[in-house]
Amino acid sequence: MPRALITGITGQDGLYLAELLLEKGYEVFGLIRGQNNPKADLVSRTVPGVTLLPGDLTDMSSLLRALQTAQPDEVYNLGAISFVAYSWEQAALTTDVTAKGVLNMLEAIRVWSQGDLSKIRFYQASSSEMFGRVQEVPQRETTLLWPRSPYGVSKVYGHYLTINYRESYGMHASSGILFNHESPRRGPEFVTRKVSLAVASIKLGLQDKIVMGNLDAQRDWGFAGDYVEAMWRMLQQPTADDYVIATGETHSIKELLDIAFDSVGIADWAPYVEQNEAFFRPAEVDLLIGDPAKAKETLGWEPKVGFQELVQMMVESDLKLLSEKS
Ligand code: NDP
Ligand code: GDR
Repeated sequence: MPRALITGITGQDGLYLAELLLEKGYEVFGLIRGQNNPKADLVSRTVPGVTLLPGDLTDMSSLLRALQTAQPDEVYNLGAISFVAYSWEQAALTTDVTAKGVLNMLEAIRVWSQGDLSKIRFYQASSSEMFGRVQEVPQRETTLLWPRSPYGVSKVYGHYLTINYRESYGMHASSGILFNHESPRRGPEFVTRKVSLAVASIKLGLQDKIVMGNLDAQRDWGFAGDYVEAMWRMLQQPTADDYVIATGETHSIKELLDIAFDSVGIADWAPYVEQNEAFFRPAEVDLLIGDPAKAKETLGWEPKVGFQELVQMMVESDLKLLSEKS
C-alpha cells in the first residue's frame, strides 16, 4: 500500500487529493497545525481514512516527526498562506510559511531520508500568480516569472527551490504550476465562493447585496477535483518535471456574476453588486491564461468541468448549504 503525506490537508485541495489517494488505495497522512485546529472535524468527516499528524511548515522538527511516523512514498506540499490579498497584510508570515516552509519540508525530507532520496517523490503547489505581469500569453512552463504580490514572490522561491533540489540531489521533485481552481469547498475569501455564497443568500432573502473589488479582473478558472488528479499524475512519471495545469480559457469577474446570478433566475445583477476600494489590490496580475499542452501530452491530463458548470455547481451547493442552516 503506497503511503502519502499531505500538508494543507484542511484546505480545498488537501480534501480532494486525500479523497483521490484513498480511492487509489493509499494510506494517507495529513499534517495539521495548531493545538486545536477547528477544521480537524471537517477532515475527519470528509475523509475519515486520513491519519492526522500535528505539525507546522515553519517548524522543521515537526515535519521530521511527521515524516518519521508517516514513512511516505509521496509528499504533497499544499500548505501555504494562500490568499493573495492577505499576503500584503502579512508579508513576513507569508514568506515564512509559503516560501521558507518549502525549504523546511525539502530539508526535512533530505535529512529524514539519510541521503537516499530515491525512496521519496515530492510535489510542490506552485501557482500561476508567479507569472504576474505576464511576459507572454498564454503562459507555459518556460515563461519568465514576474510575480506581483508577496504571495507570488514566495511561490517563485518554492518553485525554484524544488527545481534546485531536483538538480542538486537528483530528487524526484515536481512543481505543478496550477491556475485558479475552485469548488464548493473553496474558502469564502476567494472571489468565486464569495459570489456563490452571496448569490445563494440573495436568492434565499438572507442578504441584499454583495460588495466586490475589481470587476474587470480575469482568470483561467478550473475545477479543483480535476486539478488534484494532475498532481498525482506528476508523481507517477519516471522523471520529475514542471507542468502548467490550466483550462486555456479566461473569464472575467463580470462573466462569473452573469452565470452565478442567472443560475438563480436573476438576469440583471447590477442592483445587487457594489464596488469598494477596500477589495482592490496594490498590484494586479495581467492576463492569466495557461497553456496546458505539456500536461496533456505527457500526463494525459485534461480538465473535465467547464466554467459555467463549475459556477452553477458552486451556487447550487451553497443554496443547499444555506437552506439547511436556515
Ligand atoms: P487553502 O487556502 O484552501 O489551504 C491552505 C492550507 O495550508 C490549509 O490546510 C492551511 O491550514 C495550511 N497551512 C497554512 N499555514 C500553514 C502552516 N504554517 N503550516 C502548515 N500548514 C499550513 O488552499 P488551496 O487548497 O486552495 O491550495 C492548496 C495549495 O495550492 C496552496 O499552496 C496554494 O497556494 C496553492 N495553489 C492554489 C491554487 C488554487 O486556485 N486553489 C492555484 C495555485 C496554487 P489551516 O486550515 O490550519 O489554515
Ligand atoms: P487569486 O484568487 O488572487 O487569483 O488567487 P481570488 O479569488 O482571491 O481573486 C481573483 C480575482 O478576483 C478579483 N476580485 C476579488 N477577489 C476577492 N477575493 N474578493 C473580491 O471581492 C473581489 N473582487 C474582485 C481579485 O482582484 C482577483 O483579480 C487564487 C489563490 O487560490 C492563490 O492561492 C492561487 O495561487 C491563485 O488563485 C492561482
